[in-house]
Amino acid sequence: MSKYQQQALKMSRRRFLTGATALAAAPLLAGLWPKSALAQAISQALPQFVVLRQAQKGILTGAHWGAFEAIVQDGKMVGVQPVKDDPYPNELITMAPYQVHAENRIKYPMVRKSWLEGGPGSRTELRGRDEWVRVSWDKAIDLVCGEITRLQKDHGPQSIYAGSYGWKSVGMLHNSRTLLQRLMNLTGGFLGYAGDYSTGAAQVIMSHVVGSMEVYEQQTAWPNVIENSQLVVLWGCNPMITLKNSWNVPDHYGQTGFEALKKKGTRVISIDPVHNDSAKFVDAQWIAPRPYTDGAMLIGIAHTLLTEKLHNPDFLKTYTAGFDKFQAYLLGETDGTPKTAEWAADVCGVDADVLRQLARDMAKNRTMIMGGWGIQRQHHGEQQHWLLVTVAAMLGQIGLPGGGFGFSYHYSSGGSPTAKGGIISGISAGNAPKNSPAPIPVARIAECLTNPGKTINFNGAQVTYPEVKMVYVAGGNTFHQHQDTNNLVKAWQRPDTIVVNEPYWTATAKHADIVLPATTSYERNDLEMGGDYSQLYVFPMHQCVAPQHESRSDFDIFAAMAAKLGVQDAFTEGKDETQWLKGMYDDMKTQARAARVALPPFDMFWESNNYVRFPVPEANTQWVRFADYRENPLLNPLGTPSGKIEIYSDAIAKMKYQDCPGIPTWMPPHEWYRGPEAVKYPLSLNTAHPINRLHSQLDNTPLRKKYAVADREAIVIHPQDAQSRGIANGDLVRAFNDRGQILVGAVVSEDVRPGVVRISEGAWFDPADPSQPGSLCKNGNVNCLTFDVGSSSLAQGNCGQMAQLQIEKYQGEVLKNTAHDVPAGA
Ligand SMILES: Nc1nc2c(c(=O)[nH]1)N[C@H]1C(S)=C(S)[C@@H](COP(=O)(O)OP(=O)(O)OC[C@H]3O[C@@H](n4cnc5c(=O)[nH]c(N)nc54)[C@H](O)[C@@H]3O)O[C@H]1N2
Ligand SMILES: Nc1nc2c(c(=O)[nH]1)N[C@H]1C(S)=C(S)[C@@H](COP(=O)(O)OP(=O)(O)OC[C@H]3O[C@@H](n4cnc5c(=O)[nH]c(N)nc54)[C@H](O)[C@@H]3O)O[C@H]1N2
Ligand SMILES: [Mo]
Repeated sequence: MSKYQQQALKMSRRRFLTGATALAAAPLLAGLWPKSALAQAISQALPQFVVLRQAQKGILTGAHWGAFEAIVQDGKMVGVQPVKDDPYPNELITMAPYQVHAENRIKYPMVRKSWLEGGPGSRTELRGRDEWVRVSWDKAIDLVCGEITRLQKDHGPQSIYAGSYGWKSVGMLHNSRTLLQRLMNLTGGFLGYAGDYSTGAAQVIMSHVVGSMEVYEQQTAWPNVIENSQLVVLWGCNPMITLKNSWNVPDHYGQTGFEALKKKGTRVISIDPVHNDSAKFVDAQWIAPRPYTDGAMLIGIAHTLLTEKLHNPDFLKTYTAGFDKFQAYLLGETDGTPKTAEWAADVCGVDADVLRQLARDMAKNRTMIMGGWGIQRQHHGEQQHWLLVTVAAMLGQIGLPGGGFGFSYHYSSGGSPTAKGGIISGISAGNAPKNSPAPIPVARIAECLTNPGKTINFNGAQVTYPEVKMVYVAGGNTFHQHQDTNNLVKAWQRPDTIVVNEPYWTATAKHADIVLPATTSYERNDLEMGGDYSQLYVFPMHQCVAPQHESRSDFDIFAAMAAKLGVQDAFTEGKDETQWLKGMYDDMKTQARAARVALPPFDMFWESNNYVRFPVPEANTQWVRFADYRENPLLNPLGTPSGKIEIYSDAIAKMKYQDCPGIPTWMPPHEWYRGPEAVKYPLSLNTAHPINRLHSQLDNTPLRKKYAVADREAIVIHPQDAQSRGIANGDLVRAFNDRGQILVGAVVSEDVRPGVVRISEGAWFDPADPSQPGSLCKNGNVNCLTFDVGSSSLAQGNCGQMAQLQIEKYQGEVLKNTAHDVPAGA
């Protein structure tokens, strides 16, 4: 056994740090911090080193839902408390003890029986219903490494899909996806992905229109918005919910921004088929378009701005390219149809007068348009954000205080002013070997598995799907994230081997061949930034409890594979967990020193249970996005071919895509209320992100009691649609279309527009009969109903936010929800 393996084993067995901070380990587990008096003294000298001042002392750690202290008794996590300066503590943190001690933890390495007996590719139709066999870690590592070696030798790196999209847990070292790719890069390469599920369409179109992805850029700072915006338009945007969680540990600053808007009485309009929680929170005017018709609605508003001369021709001339072509389209010069407010009203179901008034109000006031992302997780989803930018450009307020548009106010607290200090950079995936294949668009995975050799368009290039023989998932939940689950079930039978590292028996784990039990982030030590955009905090993530059952961290799992495959030194760089964390901290500390922020040495930081809060320079609180461009467009051009905002993109026009022309255009989507499918399936689906989960994460916790109806995912139905079908509050409902059927619990409410039903994404897939693709999902996984088509040839983003469907009161036999059960034999 290698030195590292020994060390890794020792670490997991002894359940605490080795090396420099060994002394800290015992009090760490006991939840006592003997050095806190010293830390307090140091904190006074170093103001950025924040001492926790709480009545009960816990172990400081963090999650996508916030930083908190874990209360641990007798080796069990029994409670949590938020850190004091979290302005909006998130209830989701209270679920940490249930995450650790969940009944459906994967306890041991497990292998699907037919695979174990017959080898790769055996009885793949049994995935999801075969028996499971417990194996030792050594055996499991041997099996996986054997497959990697075989496939690299016989089929090359394109046969191993290790993109492994997903939200994993926070932590810059124990980043399961990066660690997987680090191993794969060291052993011959792998097939990866491009884009993401969050902003698949928007990030590609925005790079053509404003020269950056835009969706992940810092926004005009909140204090500036609060001071200057007179009108805020939430377009398909529900920040009070989506700000609860972020990619790093959230700073929850965004919610304070909306609170300030509310207090000031700033006018807010919410455009959403659902009367969402944010609209209610700020008392917004609610305008409810038909789902998936925002493109037409925006075009109608643009027409009003133009014909009522409410637009800003000077801004358009100086800062944008190609408005003349869009103007011709608006006026109907190209197709004979003027895109009047009446034309738009007919499509989107909002009165023409309301559209005209909206245009006038936006022109009259300093207006900030905050665009969410649900509107681009749609067929032709590229158009929505392109049109939001176009309308904002016509208003001419881009780059002015409190004006323009922002596409990240609802995500990870965009607009939380940027602090000055250092950044923790995580472990890297390393360099891809020269023969690594080109990535596939992330949301085309099922099509890729089913159609090796097929070529598709993608942002001006072509991608040919390789033949994938192995899928490795670490830190994602494919059976939740991907559209048309029943199609995925079939596609998932194609590869020879599927390996999943997971803490829980998710549907993805249940559909694998080899399942490796991963620790939760509370069972290992790590570091993470707080505030994705603000970079305000550095949080230690102290191990709270021992690894449960036989679980191992992804780092240890991949390090063991690296040892087996002969690349151990390159993988670990000879460092253990503590040494990695110290290295990351020291790099960050060096940056901080350059920014004149003094920090204590790592050991003291780590032992003290404190965290770092960086100072925010005054100027950053008034930062305005695109101000530099507005100030001097020649010196600060955008990253587009013209250097300007491209209302017409020559680059896109030259691609000659039917489904994404050179100007933003209304094109009816693949399914909608006017399509032929609407005869059979008259209701339009809305699949927003869940209030009390992060996607599928935490579906297996008691928080479920807050939202589950009749023990299923909820469906919000308008009273008219419910009554006409004899459905009452609390009833079990079957929601279905040609792709699938799910069992959901009725919430009858006027919070949805008639003709619209809402089912949040993230309920674990639980087919009543796993041998029959299309059988009833007993827990209500909404992706059984969505379709698996790319947004367009340009971005190939997913269309998770749309589908036509029908519902009926469920009359069948009572079915037990088994989504969170462990499979037989596990
Ligand atoms: N219909 C529809 N579908 C959607 C969406 C939608 O709006 N509508 N939204 C899409 C979007 S934006 C996204 S981002 C995706 C999200 O899709 P995912 O990112 O796949 O969703 P999560 O539920 O966060 O899955 C993360 C998984 O990682 C596991 N995990 C956590 N920590 C660790 C760890 O340390 N190690 C390992 N090995 N595993 C770990 C968790 O248990 C969980 O199963 O879903 C997409 N799907
Ligand atoms: N609590 C919580 N927070 C999260 C997440 C989570 O799972 N739970 N996930 C995180 C992730 S990965 C992401 S990508 C972001 C997602 O952020 P978003 O994509 O912005 O969130 P969604 O809830 O999908 O959609 C936002 C709003 O768009 C509306 N909408 C949907 N379709 C239409 C339409 O056709 N027209 C209009 N006008 N509005 C429409 C929905 O009703 C919803 O209120 O959230 C992040 N934050
Ligand atoms: Mo996302």
